[in-house]
Amino acid sequence: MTATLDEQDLQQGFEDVIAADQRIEPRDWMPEAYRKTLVRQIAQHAHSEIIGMQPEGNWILRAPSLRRKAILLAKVQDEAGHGMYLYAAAETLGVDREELTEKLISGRQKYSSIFNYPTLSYADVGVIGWLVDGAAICNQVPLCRCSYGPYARAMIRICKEESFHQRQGYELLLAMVNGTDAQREMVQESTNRFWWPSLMMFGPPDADSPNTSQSMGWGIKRHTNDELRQRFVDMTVPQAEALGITLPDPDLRWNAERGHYDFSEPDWSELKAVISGSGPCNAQRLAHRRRAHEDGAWVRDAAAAYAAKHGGSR
Ligand code: FAQ
Repeated sequence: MTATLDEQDLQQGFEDVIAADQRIEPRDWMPEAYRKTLVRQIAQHAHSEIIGMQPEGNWILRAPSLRRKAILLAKVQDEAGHGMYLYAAAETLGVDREELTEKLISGRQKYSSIFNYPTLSYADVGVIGWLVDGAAICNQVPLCRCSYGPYARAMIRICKEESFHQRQGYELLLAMVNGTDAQREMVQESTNRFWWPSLMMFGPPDADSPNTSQSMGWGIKRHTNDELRQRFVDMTVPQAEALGITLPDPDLRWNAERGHYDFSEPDWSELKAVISGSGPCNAQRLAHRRRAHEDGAWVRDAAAAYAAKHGGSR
């Protein structure tokens, strides 16, 4: 775009790109509200990947075999990688990673509610892979078509890895449900705890989602929260049946007329409480992240000193 275009032409150019379903790139003009929405969503997404390392990280030292430990270690490392791609995508919008980290550890930016629940048994590793990565895939595959180029491109690789994660979770659960009665009970108990929080990952119901309509208008989101939640339920019920696991919703049943499963409303007051800081592990997750950031100060200082000495920038 040339500097001679006035604001109205710039706005029109932006709208034409969105209407043609093409991509906005970092150097293109964009409305400030579009930029802010992307920073909010991408930062929250990046923070979720980083905080999301904690619940499963809890089991790395206690995995039951070397094979299971290697798999879990690799999975948790992948989540760190996703956080890095996403912070890099956010930086193309003119924000600094340090500033985003500061906002996370001071509680001024959100991360996904799901990571504020504890991991109480080893079955949680499998159930997180199956349900949490499963929900993440449903939500994130459409983001590969997001109107903002760097976010859409980051999502392509992330989704490939997330679907691998989902399969590793399911493979672990298949091994457990084919094991002892105690192992089957562990899988059922874990599923009972994670089912409702997984449904809440998609966000509030459409009627209470202040951002959906504008984000869809801009081609950031491609589906509403409720549409994706339904897609997840439809995908997951047959998987639960194959595992021989019961999903903890007595009203879950196929509705032939709609061509979808009917299911109960999650407890939205619980989502509100968890998002606003009162979930079972919010304080612990943030304290751990804060401590890790402080412990890493010497690495950042060393990198900055090295860059200054060699005349580069950090
Ligand atoms: N948790 O108007 P909406 C993963 C907030 S990554 C916390 O509907 P929007 C990988 C929302 O930000 C999981 N906050 O908002 C993994 C907004 O806040 P604000 C993360 C939530 O943005 C797996 C307010 O409520 N994925 O799992 C939640 O249009 C295993 C109103 O809501 C992403 O971030 C929630 N569940 O839709 C890692 C995907 N729901 O700032 C390790 C990208 C809503 O206006 C292990 N993000 N809020 O006050 C998105 O698709 C969207 O941001 C939504 C929310 C769908 C999450």
